[in-house]
Amino acid sequence: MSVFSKVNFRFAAAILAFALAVPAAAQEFRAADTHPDGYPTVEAVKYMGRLLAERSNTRMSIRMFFGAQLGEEKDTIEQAKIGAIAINRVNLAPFNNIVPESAIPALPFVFRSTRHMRIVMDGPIGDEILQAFEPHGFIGLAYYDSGARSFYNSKRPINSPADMKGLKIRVQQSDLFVSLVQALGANPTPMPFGEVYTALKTGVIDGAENNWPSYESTRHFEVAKFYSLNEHSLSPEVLVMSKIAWDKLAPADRGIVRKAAKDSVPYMRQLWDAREKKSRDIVVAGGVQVVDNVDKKPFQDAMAPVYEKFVTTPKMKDLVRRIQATPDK
Ligand code: BDP
Repeated sequence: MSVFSKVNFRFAAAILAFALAVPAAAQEFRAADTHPDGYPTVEAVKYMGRLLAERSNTRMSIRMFFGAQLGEEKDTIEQAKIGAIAINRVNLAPFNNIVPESAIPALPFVFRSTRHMRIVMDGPIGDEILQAFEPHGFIGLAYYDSGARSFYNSKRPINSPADMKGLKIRVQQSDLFVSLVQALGANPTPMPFGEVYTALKTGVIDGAENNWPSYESTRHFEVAKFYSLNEHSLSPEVLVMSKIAWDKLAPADRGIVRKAAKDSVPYMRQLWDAREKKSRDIVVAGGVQVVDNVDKKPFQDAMAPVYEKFVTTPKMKDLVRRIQATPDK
């Protein structure tokens, strides 16, 4: 062996030893959320980041971009798909057109209560739906609560589907929600979350639908003062990781990420329960007319065409049947 190749060999061996001794480079995951700082979903993802840092000896951490800094939910989903965003917290609705199974927990009146929703989504059915994200380029990590979605508008109190007739209602960018609003005789307008306030204020739309904290944090309650608690959907939030980012992780790190995400759920729920109450107080003090004795039956009865259209495959039918058969105690 010549002197020259001996030097080369030693050099390569030294590099190899160095690579083995130095821990893998630190990873900072970019995370997106449409909600402002302080909102329960944002705080929960930050908490997950703290768990990640603790449990990986600061090798992994999360940088949170809240307040739609990285775009509206449809855009952040596209960015996560190509790996430009590592972690994305969105509602299930904007995934409905991409991952068919994600429509199941968003279906109108599929859950009997928040408790029922939590039991189902924490169990094997929830996990099965999380797994359905993978072939589409996302790793489903966890669900967060999103309360109940109900209609609000600037025109009149809604007591029955008949009162919805002709109203222009903003929905999330999901064909399921378009069809839900159509089934009630109103005109659905899919629109990004960030455009709703102006659209309400200028009369481009008459109303929208959401839970107490979103109705409050967006100040929609100032421009659409009739809120009717018909609670048509308990569609949860979902936390996903880009499959591109996931595939780069060592198996042990994937375990840490999955566990940190799951462990942020009880923390989120605690914040959520407190925020729901606080938001309700703010909204009521703001002069909103709340209709809280809505008879849900006629709303429920109008939903048959929605189920017919979206619960199509035997797998989906089975999921619905199993959800309904899950006891809520
Ligand atoms: C909120 C969800 C958020 C959605 C928003 C919407 O937390 O993820 O973007 O509704 O209506 O409740 O678009």
